[in-house]
Amino acid sequence: MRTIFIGDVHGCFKELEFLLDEVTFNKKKDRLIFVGDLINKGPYSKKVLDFVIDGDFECVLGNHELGFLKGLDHEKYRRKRFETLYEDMGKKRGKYISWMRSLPLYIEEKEFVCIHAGIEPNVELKKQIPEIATRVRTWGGDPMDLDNPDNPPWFEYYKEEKPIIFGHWAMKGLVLRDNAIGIDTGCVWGGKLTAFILESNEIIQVPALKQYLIP
Ligand SMILES: [Mn+2]
Repeated sequence: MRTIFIGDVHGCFKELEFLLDEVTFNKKKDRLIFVGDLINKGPYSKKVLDFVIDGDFECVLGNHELGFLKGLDHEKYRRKRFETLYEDMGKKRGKYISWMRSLPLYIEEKEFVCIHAGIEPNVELKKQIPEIATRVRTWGGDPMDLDNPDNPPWFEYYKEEKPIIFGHWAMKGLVLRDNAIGIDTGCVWGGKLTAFILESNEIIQVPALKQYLIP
């Protein structure tokens, strides 16, 4: 059995299909885990959700799923980019929303931890909070300042052996450390969609079919 992690899909459904072909994904033999941010920015958010929900695959909460849910709950968090997906969901909206609400902040096993962005240093895993764990890139002690080039990446503080598999940092690209594997390689920005296979320590990638977003 293989454990296959997929980086931030952001609606890039075609690239996801190509990537699963490339890894010769076999539903009966492989465990498939998404690092979150299935939705927004790219063209086929609903198709990606259908694939993951109908296939009963695992996924951790990304900042985009969290933002979508916060927008439903509080008007002040509503963003234009969520409206298309909200409309696309149509009558089965309730199914998508309750699935999103059920997403765990992290998945932990003996062999790995999977979390969308990273962990707040010196805070145990079960005390991590969604606003940080789905957004942190760098850490300098201020939870409002999570992407500051003057501060070190969060994983510089992480000294345990158990590898953390994460996404969320397309600008950084692939991170391959002994205990931290970053697999957001910016597919939606015209980069690549990345899979990481835990048991064989393999990285498998497919290029984006186009640049869906321009910085
Ligand atoms: Mn993200």
